[in-house]
Amino acid sequence: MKMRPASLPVILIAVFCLHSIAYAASTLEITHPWVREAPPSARVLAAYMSIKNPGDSAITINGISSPDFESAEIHRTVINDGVARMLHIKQLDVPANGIIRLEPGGLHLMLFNPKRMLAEGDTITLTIHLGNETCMTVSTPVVRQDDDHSRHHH
Ligand SMILES: [Cu+2]
Repeated sequence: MKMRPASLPVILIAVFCLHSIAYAASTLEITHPWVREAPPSARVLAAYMSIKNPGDSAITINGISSPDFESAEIHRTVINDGVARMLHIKQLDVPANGIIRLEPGGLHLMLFNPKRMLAEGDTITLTIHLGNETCMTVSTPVVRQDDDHSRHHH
């Protein structure tokens, strides 16, 4: 794979992450993160999770990145006139004492161009960038899931 000029922004993001230690007070609780397993040729994968804000003030998510993918975006699936489209969400506000659920058919993370082969049992790292220039990392397992996923409901 060719070296890309994108390496500098990646370094800057890593520096921001160090700040998260100092700002641990305003943080989010991530539960049940998972990436849907895709065929080896897939260039785009989707990730889901629940994001809880246990604090008394809203927290803004400014973006997502992953060392395991070239890029990542927050998307929302909307249906207009029976046609599903995905909107790129630039910012996501998690309200005070609120929960936002990323799940199939709604909000999700879109992960572009995996840097390695990913299959069920693998784990990727997602980095969530918060509005206060801190970030948090989430270990996210790759999960195989049939279209009928009702048996996985809790
Ligand atoms: Cu999407």
